[in-house]
Amino acid sequence: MTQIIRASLPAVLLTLALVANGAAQAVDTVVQFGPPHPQPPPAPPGSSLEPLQHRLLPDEVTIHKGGTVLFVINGGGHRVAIYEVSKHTTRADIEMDLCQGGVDVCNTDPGIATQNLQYLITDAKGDLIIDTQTNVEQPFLNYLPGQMLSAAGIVLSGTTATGSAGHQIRYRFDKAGRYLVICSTRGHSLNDWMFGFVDVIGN
Ligand SMILES: [Cu+2]
Repeated sequence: MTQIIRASLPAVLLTLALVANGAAQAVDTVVQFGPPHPQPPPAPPGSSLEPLQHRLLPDEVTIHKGGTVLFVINGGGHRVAIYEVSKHTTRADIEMDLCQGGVDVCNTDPGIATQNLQYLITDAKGDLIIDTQTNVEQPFLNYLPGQMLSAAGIVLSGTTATGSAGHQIRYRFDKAGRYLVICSTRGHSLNDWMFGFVDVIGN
């Protein structure tokens, strides 16, 4: 029966239906994963310029339950992971569990290799969100408990300063709460604090 109905529908009606669906689509909230154009100067590994490259803009967004965030990847070497955290978790709560001392300490690789150490990232309630282990055990952050999304294992291609296109990841948040979005590339998150938050509101 279905096939008969489909066959009898004029093509023009199908086209109109597709257009209507497209017009009804909600717009993504966009987060730049790595700074968009104009991008900061190139930052070779170990350079004090690296933290400038390793930012989410904005680093905090609020959406309604069921909404989507489109992560636009900019620059090189990124991986994306998402974890739920307790609702009062602040940026400082996460930062205090990462490399301390700024670029003078955290960006002098390979001498200190701070990104290779183990870090225990906890939220405002003290719950363990990510056990990074060492770089030998986890070459990139891929701690599984509580993980909602991982593009780990794949180094994403970002837009470049010369205008090349990059990867984009769309994620739909179906549950209210507060979410940590972090770069799984150890040097980016552990040394340069490349992370942000998505707040999802609604019942
Ligand atoms: Cu990154």
